[in-house]
Amino acid sequence: MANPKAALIMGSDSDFDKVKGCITKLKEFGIDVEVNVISAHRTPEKAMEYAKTAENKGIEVIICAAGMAAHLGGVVAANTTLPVIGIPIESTFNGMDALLATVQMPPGIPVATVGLNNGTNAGILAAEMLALKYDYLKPMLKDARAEMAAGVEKKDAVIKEKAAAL
Ligand code: RP5
Repeated sequence: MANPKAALIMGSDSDFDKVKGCITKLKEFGIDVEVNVISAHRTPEKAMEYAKTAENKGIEVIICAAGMAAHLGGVVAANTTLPVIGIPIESTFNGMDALLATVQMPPGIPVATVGLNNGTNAGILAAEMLALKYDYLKPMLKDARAEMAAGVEKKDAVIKEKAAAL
């Protein structure tokens, strides 16, 4: 079976540094990712066309990162029935503008919105969706959780030592 395939669209190249974690996470899970700069406002026809043709290109989930009046996730979701994950990017208004524009979709057109700049969670959520089809992802996701829990246990032990020494 071919690798799972995701698309990551950012509204501007200025978003790149904030979504690197998403690309890294997808690659860690062996998910192929097509990375694009497409703007809902500056290249609206391209945004619509990309969303309409993504499924036929084998893309299985689309992640959209945008700041300010962040309509990218909504425009893409309106033009495909593939699952769309939105990453609101913090630029103006401490990111509240992008957060609300991404999450507050009208009933019927969902955008699964992660936290501000949280490309990592977008990558993990995409992997969880794809795990419904690609069995190899299931143990990887469980291992990642176990590793995280072990990290918290280590931190717990360190903090207990620090607290005892006060
Ligand atoms: C949004 O406007 C982009 O996603 C970016 O977060 C923001 C600013 O874009 P630039 O002016 O930096 O290109 O559409």
